[in-house]
Amino acid sequence: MSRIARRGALIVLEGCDRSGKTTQCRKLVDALNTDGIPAQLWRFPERDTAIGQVVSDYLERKCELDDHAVHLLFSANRWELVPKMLETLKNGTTLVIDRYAFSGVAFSAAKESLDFEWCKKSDVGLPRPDLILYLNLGVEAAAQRSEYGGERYEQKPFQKRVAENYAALMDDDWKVIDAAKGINELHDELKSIVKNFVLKGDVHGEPVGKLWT
Ligand code: T5A
Ligand code: NA
Repeated sequence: MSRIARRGALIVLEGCDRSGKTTQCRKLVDALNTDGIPAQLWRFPERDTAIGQVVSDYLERKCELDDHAVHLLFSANRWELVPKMLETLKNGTTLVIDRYAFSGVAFSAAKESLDFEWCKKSDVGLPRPDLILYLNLGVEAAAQRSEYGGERYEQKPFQKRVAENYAALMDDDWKVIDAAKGINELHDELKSIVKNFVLKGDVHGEPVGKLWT
């Protein structure tokens, strides 16, 4: 196999709403940069693009959209950033991404109108994450956290279906982490996993894979 120059790792954090992803992504990127490992924090939906703005309005209940249409907009919001994603990885920067295509499927397929396999199709071929960290937190515990219920999908029966869909998506690339612990304890655990993974360097000589192909 042809070797390519050292690239960054593509690392995704997933989990139900309020499981602590954004808090941990921020702390992870800070820790990696402090240790001299170039890393950037990305997120999906990326609400700052034109497509992301529509998605954000939908989540905040400022507009209504057909379920299929909004699913494809979430997906398009990832695809529009793929060239920049690949360029950043190629330049040796590790990406820590707050949600990705797995959220796309887990949330959309929790709607009765949308089929699980149909939901996967629009994300087939996206850059495949090298490591997926799943923050596992019970629906009841998540609902205790601040501001729960503000956005469209933050209701307990819906989140239970989301958790079942995540379980159906998991494979050997996933690490399930118990997220029902303090912010700093959880950070230490994630930092150790991610630093070991990045420093092991397995991904550096491998091209970025294609998701679900
Ligand atoms: N979505 C997303 C789709 O339907 N399709 C898609 O393709 C994608 C990508 C918005 C919604 O969009 C859906 C999924 C979502 O419903 P978002 O913008 O990522 O996605 O959602 P947010 O509302 O920003 O984030 P979450 O609700 O998922 O929360 P996080 O990021 O998991 O949690 P975080 O870190 O913000 O923490 C939540 C609260 O808990 C506290 C924090 O201080 C904060 O108050 N907290 C803790 N408390 C106790 N112990 C800990 N360990 C804690 N960690 C954090
Ligand atoms: Na978040």
